[in-house]
Amino acid sequence: MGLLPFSEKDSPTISKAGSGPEPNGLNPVSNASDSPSRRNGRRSLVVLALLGIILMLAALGCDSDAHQSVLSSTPWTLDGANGPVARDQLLLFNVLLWTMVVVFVLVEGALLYAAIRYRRKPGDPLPPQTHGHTPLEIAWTIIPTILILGLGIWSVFVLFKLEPGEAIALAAEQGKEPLHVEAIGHQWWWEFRYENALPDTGECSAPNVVPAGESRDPECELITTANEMRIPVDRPVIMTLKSDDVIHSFWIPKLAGKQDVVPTRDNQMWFLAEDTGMYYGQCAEFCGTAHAQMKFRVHALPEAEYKAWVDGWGKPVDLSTADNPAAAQSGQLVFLGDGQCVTCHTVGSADQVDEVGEGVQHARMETYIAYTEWLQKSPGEQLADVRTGQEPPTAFAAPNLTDLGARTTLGSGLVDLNRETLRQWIRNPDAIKPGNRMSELAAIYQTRPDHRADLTEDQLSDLVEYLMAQK
Ligand code: HEC
Ligand SMILES: [Cu+2]
Repeated sequence: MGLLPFSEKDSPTISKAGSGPEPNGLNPVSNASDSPSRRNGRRSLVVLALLGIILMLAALGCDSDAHQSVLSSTPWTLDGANGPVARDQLLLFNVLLWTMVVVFVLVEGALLYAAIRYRRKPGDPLPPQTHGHTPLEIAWTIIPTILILGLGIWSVFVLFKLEPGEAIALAAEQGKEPLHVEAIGHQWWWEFRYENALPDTGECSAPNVVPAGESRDPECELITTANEMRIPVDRPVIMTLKSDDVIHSFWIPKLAGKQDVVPTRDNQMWFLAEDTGMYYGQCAEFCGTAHAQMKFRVHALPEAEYKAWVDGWGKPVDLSTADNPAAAQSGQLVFLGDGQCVTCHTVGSADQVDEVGEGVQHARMETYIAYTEWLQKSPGEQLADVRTGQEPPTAFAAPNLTDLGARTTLGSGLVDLNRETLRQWIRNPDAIKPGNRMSELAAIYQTRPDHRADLTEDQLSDLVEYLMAQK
């Protein structure tokens, strides 16, 4: 008996299988040509065919022009992809897919044809027995080998082209430098930190946080933003992907395939947008409660418009020119004081905040720097620190709101940004994004029994005016 999973006795016996009409009606050895089982067989074939047609129609209904689809409306074209990365990937996908469709149809077709055409009929003698057919066997070994080797080698070449080195080479051809952006996955939103927002800047190694008493290096266009990335068209963008907590996955279907975002490990990918416009992104790895709501947007702008955004970013906003200056000014006080928003959020650079918030903001930034540095340690060192109680306090991360007024969405791409939605968000973020970390952790949501913000209607309106003025 030994290795066999079942004994001769237990095995399904051949004689039983052929002894009567099977429930599925596909019994090959029925005696009369119009027996009930044969009719059943025909009926199930019709049902199968209908099912197949319905499935195919359903598949045709898939909206291939959807924001988050990489496919084109005409399946074999590359219209759905933008830029060299997405195009290479889609071309590889298309060729793989259609080669496999052809192989599938040929092989399954031959199989079905043989099964139906040469099926056993009552009284048939034993057909001639073939033991090996050398030319045929050589053919069906060589053809798949060529196909698989060809597609395999090509896939590896496409993989090489996804390396950031390719982006550097491409940018050099255009006399440019690639744009370097860090994307940091947080439960459940994206942070974007630009290291060299404009190509002419030198090396900037400092993180985009400014220690107390120091100001932002004007040479370094360090920008921190959230959930909406602005990039210039035709400049390769190299993304460094980091995670603050669990594994996420960074995916902008129309620009590039997905790449995992793994804690304690930096992954890289690149893409280039050839057309201006908005591209939708999405976290593509289950990362907790609000995973499906962890979207983002990429705005590919004409060079000049992009430069204007970079130059303007973080410049102090003159609240006296806001739509409603008085409200915006009191809103700032709520933001820095009663609302405690500044304990988690940054508006402008640390050196630019109003005196009221400076202390808090600087303290938070210092914790944040300490924490960021601590994250660079090896897992072993981190564990040792945890054991001896030396790990830095976890600085709570939250979207940088510096350019909020210029964004189009709220809650990491969930709803359109306008005064109404912003007010709703501040009053009760859970109504828009269940499970978000803001209402879970901010003190103002813990005091009222209904977990809404402990702010007056006026304070809410003022906050809205203040935040909408940040652009
Ligand atoms: C405990 C830290 C914390 C405090 C305090 C806090 N927030 Fe937040 N806030 C967050 C987090 C985390 C998010 C991201 C939530 C998400 O999208 O999942 C967020 C998101 C936001 C957003 C949406 C940003 C975007 O790009 O989608 C706005 C606007 C905002 N907060 C405003 C405020 C205001 C106004 C206050 C003060 C009344 C405040 N927050 C207090 C942590 C905080
Ligand atoms: Cu995620």
